[in-house]
Amino acid sequence: MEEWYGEKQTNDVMISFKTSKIIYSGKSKYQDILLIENETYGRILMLDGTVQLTEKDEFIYHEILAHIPLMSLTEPKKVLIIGGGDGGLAREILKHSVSNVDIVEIDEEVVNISKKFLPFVSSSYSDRRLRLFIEDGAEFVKKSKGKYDAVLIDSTDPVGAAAVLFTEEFYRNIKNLLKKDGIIGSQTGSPFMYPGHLKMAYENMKTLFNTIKIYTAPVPTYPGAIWSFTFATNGDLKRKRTRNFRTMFYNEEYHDTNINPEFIKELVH
Ligand code: AG3
Repeated sequence: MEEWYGEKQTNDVMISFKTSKIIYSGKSKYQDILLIENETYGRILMLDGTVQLTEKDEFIYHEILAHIPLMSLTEPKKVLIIGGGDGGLAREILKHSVSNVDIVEIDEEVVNISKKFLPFVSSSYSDRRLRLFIEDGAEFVKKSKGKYDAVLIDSTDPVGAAAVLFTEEFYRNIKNLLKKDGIIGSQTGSPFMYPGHLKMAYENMKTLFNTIKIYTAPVPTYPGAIWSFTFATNGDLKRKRTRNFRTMFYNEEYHDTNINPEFIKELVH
């Protein structure tokens, strides 16, 4: 008997993966967690039925979310991640000569399962520069006194509990944690499938920062395949450096020439 699991992206569209093995299936305090194995995409992590990462294409998402903001800073030292409990975004950030990366993840189970079954992302947890806080990100940014060069949001879609991570209040609290010229960056969803998510994030960030920019990258297993990332700052978002580390997707030319497609320009004009 063939077994298929996947994500219902809309009422009438679904992506599914033939499953050679269910590695983990359970329910945490916050969500359903499913980890499966697929021949083409490798290990696939799903939360509440939505694809979070696959072994084969996670590098695209994590590299863009990390390197666009960090390469726009001369010497980033302290970085805060909201969400991102799997460790993939931290892995990319730790390629820079940062002194300290803080992860604030609400769901400890995501961390545990990633550590156990997804070493390709969670290997970052063995780096001594990384600190983990199991806490609600929206609460953390209200009370934290830290000062960061960059705050990056690796959230789930803004439905249910994660919706606060797309609000103006949340971005305002993050602004208070940024050093002068610090950068906020967030995954802002599928511009193609869920344009409202991107529009909401963009408009809420725009009121708080002088410079704002959307980048896109293809993530084959996410809804609509094109994914958006929004970055904002009171400094600028020009690339300041070239890499002294390896990547598989990000490069300087991609950074410098990432032009938004017309339908995104129209969405947020
Ligand atoms: N963060 C989730 C991206 C949103 C995916 N949405 C979807 N499939 N509907 C990715 C976590 C990886 N660190």
